[in-house]
Amino acid sequence: MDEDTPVPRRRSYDLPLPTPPDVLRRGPLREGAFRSALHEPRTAVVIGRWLGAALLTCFLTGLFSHLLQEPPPWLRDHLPSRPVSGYQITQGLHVISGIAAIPLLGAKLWTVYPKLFEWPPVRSVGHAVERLGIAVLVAALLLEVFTGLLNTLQWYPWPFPFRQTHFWIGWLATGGLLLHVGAKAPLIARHWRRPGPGVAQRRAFLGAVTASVAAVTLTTAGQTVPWLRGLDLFAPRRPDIGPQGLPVNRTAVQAGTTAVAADWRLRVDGPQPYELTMAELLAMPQYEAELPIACVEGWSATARWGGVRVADLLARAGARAGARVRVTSLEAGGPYRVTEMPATYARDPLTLLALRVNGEVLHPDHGYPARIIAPNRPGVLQTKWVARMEAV
Ligand SMILES: Nc1nc2c(c(=O)[nH]1)N[C@H]1C(S)=C(S)[C@@H](COP(=O)(O)O)O[C@H]1N2
Ligand SMILES: [Mo]
Repeated sequence: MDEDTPVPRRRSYDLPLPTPPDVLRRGPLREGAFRSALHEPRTAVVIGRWLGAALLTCFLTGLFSHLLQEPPPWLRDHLPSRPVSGYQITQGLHVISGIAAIPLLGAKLWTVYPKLFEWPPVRSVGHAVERLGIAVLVAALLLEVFTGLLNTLQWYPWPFPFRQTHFWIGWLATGGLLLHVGAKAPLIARHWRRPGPGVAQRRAFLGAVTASVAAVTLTTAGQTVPWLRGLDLFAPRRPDIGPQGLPVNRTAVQAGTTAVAADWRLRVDGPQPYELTMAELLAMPQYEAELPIACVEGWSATARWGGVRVADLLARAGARAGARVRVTSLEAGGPYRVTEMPATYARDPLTLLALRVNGEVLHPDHGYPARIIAPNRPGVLQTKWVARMEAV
């Protein structure tokens, strides 16, 4: 790649550093230690474009997911409850692009890894800073795809909280990526369009990379794309397998909600608080809505939900139209025992306190006696086993 390294312009901050003695140039540091013709910029740029597109998709959809889950107060009341399957699509894309990024990242790193052993290791202070930036970028990207992939398997073999870590490393990786693209802009521009004679194996290599991306995508995307369901070999979930034809993340046994007391009542708090038995809930106007559960882990499944409108329950408590609602589950603990729903969702006619799914009373794993189901919302916020709703 050396012919493509622009002659470094010497700036005042870019102090040259002494070259270490040549006796240290051994193993991979030797001249010509890497013989494949594919360690060259055009290949790196082509794969870099695909990887960049995947990472950008991943970052934007991830940001959207984060904002829905933890909206800052100024945004809270402007989050849209439509399109109904918005989150299903964006989070499906998030996991699809994240999985596709894994072989792309592997191919990109393989293409450029001889650079790790370039000689001299650092030419100047500026060069050292650039290399440090790449180290941070690569570490952040590897950690990001690794934590993301393990999250889709609900496996958390680390002591830190997943979501916050994944969010902040996402920013670190994106910032690092922008700096990297900025620093390499002249090189990228030179190789953006196919230059004169090609490298013999490049076509085969890019073909193999494409095949890998297609393979991992086609065998996992069925967890959210219905027409790929038959190929869903490696995704942790099949959206049609589970009680009542729907998957379950947290079961009633795990949540300790298998035995719902016979005198269960829904409590609704607001200016005029009240309680309702199941019979009273069923006596209210019942509505149906066809809505997906779209889990942050990338699977989604659509079902026909039936129950009472959240808006009706809030109105009955005398809540004002712009009220948010805090929902508390019967669950004893767990991070999703209490969730908060902004006003846009609470007043949406499709947002239900569901009592039935696909025509049957909710299975305990799907939230019996009652659960929240709202359009365009992350699955984690579709609270199951509801005990109490509170207008705030
Ligand atoms: N109370 C409570 N509700 C919950 C959860 C939970 O852990 N506790 N998990 C959520 C998650 S992560 C998802 S994806 C959906 C799954 O709903 P399902 O099990 O009916 O498919 O429920 C949500 N509701
Ligand atoms: Mo979920």
